[in-house]
Amino acid sequence: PMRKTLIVGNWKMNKTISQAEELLQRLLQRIDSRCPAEVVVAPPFTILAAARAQLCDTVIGLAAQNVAAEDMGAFTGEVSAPMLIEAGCGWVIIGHSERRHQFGEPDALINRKVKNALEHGLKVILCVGETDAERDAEQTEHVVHLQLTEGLNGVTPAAAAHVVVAYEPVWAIGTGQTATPAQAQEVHGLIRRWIGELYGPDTAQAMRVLYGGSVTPDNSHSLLGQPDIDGALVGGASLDVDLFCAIIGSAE
Ligand code: G2H
Repeated sequence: PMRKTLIVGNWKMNKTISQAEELLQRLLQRIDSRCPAEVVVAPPFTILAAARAQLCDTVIGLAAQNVAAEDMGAFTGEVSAPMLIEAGCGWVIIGHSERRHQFGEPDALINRKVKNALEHGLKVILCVGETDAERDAEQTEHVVHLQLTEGLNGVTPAAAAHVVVAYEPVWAIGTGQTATPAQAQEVHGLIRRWIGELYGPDTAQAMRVLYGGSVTPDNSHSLLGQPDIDGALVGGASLDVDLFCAIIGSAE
């Protein structure tokens, strides 16, 4: 397949440094170059440097969960793309629904973050997804299309090669309520079509579109079996090595 499956563990606001070191040590015992999927973990900022020390020269990539839109200056509480690169990140998650809905991040800000991160050479995981109310109001297509096009506004075709999209229906996040494989595939197919409209068929075929929202070993195989689902953004289950490895194993 031309799109290698990508499994990303989004730890959210969990783990101390010592807990993270233990988890990563156990993960590294089970994930090596024979792994059928590309694996990335996204710990909290405070853990990045320690995680980098453990993960360098391994096949597991390192992501941050957020990034500022600016490089430096008077932005209390923010962390910039150059800082993430120095800490050893190759990736950053941008526009997670928890950032959008709990911290009020609008599409215009997310777009500035995406462009700045890409300019600095970070690979971007851009999250999109509709809420429960938006799905009920049949606004799913409209909302996801808007989040995608606004998020990628001004991103060149060359830079788009370093973008992964994650579709996370908000009603499925941490709720145990997963989209059915068919529901997810429908939106993934639309996302790939819209990427094609923005960047042409080659980019659309090459770009990975991940599914996120209560992914577990019980549903990962059928989700990853869908033609336009190229991986998973895993929250809760990524905190447990056995569950995370079982999800990774279902990529075969
Ligand atoms: C969705 C997902 C990871 P969970 O937010 O980004 O979390 O798998 O816990 O629903």
